Amino acid sequence: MRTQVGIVGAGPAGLLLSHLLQLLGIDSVVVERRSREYVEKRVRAGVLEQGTVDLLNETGVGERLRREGLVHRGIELLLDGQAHRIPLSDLTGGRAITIYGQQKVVRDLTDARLAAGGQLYFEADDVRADPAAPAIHFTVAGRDVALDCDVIAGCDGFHGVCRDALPAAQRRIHEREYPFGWLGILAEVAPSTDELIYAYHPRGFALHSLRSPEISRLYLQVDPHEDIASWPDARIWDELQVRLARDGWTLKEGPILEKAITPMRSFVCETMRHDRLFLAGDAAHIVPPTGAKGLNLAVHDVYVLAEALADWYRGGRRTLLDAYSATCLRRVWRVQHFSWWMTSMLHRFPGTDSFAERLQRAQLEYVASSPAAATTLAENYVGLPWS
Ligand code: RFL
Ligand code: PHB
Repeated sequence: MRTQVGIVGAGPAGLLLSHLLQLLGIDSVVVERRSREYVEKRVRAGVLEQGTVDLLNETGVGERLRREGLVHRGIELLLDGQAHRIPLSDLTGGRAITIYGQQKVVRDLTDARLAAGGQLYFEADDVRADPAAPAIHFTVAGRDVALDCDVIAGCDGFHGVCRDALPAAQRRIHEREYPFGWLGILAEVAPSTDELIYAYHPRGFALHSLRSPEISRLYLQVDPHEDIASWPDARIWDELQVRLARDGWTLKEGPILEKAITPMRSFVCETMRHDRLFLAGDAAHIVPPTGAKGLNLAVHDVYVLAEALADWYRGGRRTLLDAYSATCLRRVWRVQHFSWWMTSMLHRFPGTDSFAERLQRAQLEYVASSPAAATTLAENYVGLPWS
């Protein structure tokens, strides 16, 4: 089998890349390890930057997003039971975020690819990227397949195989693990808030988000090694009630549909490209979710890659392809800093001393009271303009 761009992974990065390439007249094949049902059910991100929304709309996959996406123009920071609103849109010339579940993005893109006759192989086993050929080898329905291609796009997430296919000498890893994780729940209850609430609390961080007028999404900072079995539903709600408490407001409870604990880390693989293998999205970088940036960064990577590939195929120019890693990494590091900063400001660090805690509070009070500091948060949160 042969294609122009062989894509490993049918997450947001791989599917969107395939979609963008099709619009640019470039052929691609997507190879995914999991089933379509599994990929479409995976509960993850919920916050889309303005630039992400604009791209999905401009490329014809925004129909449901426009109907069901919830535009938010502010978020709240909760400190000592007092809410401080960060008016995102007022501080950024009208930009906003949109709440729209990652599963919906994945489903919209999958539908669009299949409707356009796109080739997607789900449930592929033993997937291997051979950058020298270049080719992708895999097994599907008991059949061995060799997919020859001009370039390979490694969009296979943090636990994928493509990053390891970069020569070890070219791979520089920058990493930070945090001494906590997030316990996330999806609950069948109307959100108790119109805007997202990021809560700083002596017992740990909490976040109230949502998915729809009927479904709430909430997170608790927990020990990363904690067993989810030690968090029965009642304990989760009790802890959320304590950390999100404020006068004159109640947190509504409901049946928990899904719960999971995710560790938190920052990770960057430099370079993101060797020869004809290009990494994009979580395969190349991970951010802690406090800044709501991972999916948005993946979208930026594949946009840059699609444009660079088009310039190469159409005009025979390699300039943009050669600049791919550096172009992406500039945004990756800005976003890494923002995500680390939000995480450091809002979480309780085990074993921390009173000095560090006072610094944290001083920073939060500054962001809550100074328009300049709040603007720094707001412009990063809605997404800095794409270069
Ligand atoms: P994905 O989504 O992990 O997709 C990779 C795909 O590759 C497949 N795969 C393979 N396929 C073939 N062969 C192999 N050997 C393979 N190995 C893996 C996988 O099955 C999968 O289908 O990576 P991608 O496309 O780069 O997308 C990245 C995003 O998923 C991720 O950054 C976000 O979910 C992060 N994130 C958030 N991002 C935001 O922008 N806004 C948010 O509000 C937000 N909240 C979150 C988040 C991530 C979270 N968790 C669970 C990590 C909240 C949470 C709790
Ligand atoms: C979510 O709704 O899943 C969400 C919102 C904000 C974050 C992270 C996740 O910072």
